[in-house]
Amino acid sequence: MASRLHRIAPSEITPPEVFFNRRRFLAGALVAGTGAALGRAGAAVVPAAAGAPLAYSLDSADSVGALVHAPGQDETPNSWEQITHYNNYYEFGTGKSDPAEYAAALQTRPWSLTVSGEAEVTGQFPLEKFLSPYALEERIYRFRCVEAWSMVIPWVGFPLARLLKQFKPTSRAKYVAFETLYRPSQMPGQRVPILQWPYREGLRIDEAMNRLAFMVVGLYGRVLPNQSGAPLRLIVPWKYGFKSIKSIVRIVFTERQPQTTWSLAAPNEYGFYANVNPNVPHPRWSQATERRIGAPLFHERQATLMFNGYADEVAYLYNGMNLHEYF
Ligand SMILES: Nc1nc2c(c(=O)[nH]1)N[C@H]1C(S)=C(S)[C@@H](COP(=O)(O)O)O[C@H]1N2
Ligand SMILES: [Mo]
Repeated sequence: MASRLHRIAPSEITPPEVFFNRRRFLAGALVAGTGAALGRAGAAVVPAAAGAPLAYSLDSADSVGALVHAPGQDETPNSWEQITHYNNYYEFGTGKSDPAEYAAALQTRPWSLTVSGEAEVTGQFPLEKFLSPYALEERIYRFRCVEAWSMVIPWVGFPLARLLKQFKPTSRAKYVAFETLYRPSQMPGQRVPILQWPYREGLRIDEAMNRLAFMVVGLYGRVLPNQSGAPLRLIVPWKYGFKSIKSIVRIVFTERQPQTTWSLAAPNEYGFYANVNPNVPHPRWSQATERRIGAPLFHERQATLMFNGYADEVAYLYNGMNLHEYF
């Protein structure tokens, strides 16, 4: 049974306007990526301004929407205001309100994705090529930052696996790496060496193919605002937030584990795996509990769950691994 969140979210936030060609996904033409060949001129998806309505499938959302439920957790989604004004996006500054203040100047169109490495299909592609074949769906996921705060967020997007399969990764592709745009003229944080730019992240290929790994283009049924990682960002809900890289321009399939920004910056504080784990403290603070943004003061802190509550879906990926060693 989908939680009450599902009764709230679609009815209240589905906008009447149709952004994608709704008939296409209602007809099931987009299911399982059939016919989603690269290079085909799909129905043009004219990207709209941040906050403009997006159409998305409510049916496919229900199956995964139920996954958000974890007994004892408050699963009320955070507000648009909270989700878009309390951000980490160091390209726009290190303060939580810097992204909301400075990211609007980022130009997200035209946007292209460059794909390289261990895959049969490589090259540079306009973002629209990947958006047009997909039915978008809503996923209400818990989000847990390594800094021990959390939210519940209704994203709109499509499974990462559906995107990656189009490039036909070879058997040597053991990992997939992602890079954020490097454009200091519009990203003031990149003019300062706070991190090694561009921001880089990565996943093991089987993690990337898990059905929870999600490519996000929207929020609350609307086009993703820049501070949230427009026009395309990753969400890996069972990992700490820094894995969920924003404004992606490059995907590289690799044989070796790729270097990632935060583990380059502080390898003993931010590992490659970064699975949410209440039993492994950060060297400078406990990860046993988290502060839910916007919760009443008395209820602010709550227990952090193993794999952020998604163990049933993802624990198999780490069988036999020492999760204290591979943090
Ligand atoms: N390119 C880029 N991606 C990024 C970050 C960043 O600074 N730059 N911050 C990460 C961190 S630490 C977190 S917690 C999340 C925050 O996502 P949100 O602002 O949408 O909540 O984005 C992640 N992705
Ligand atoms: Mo974070």
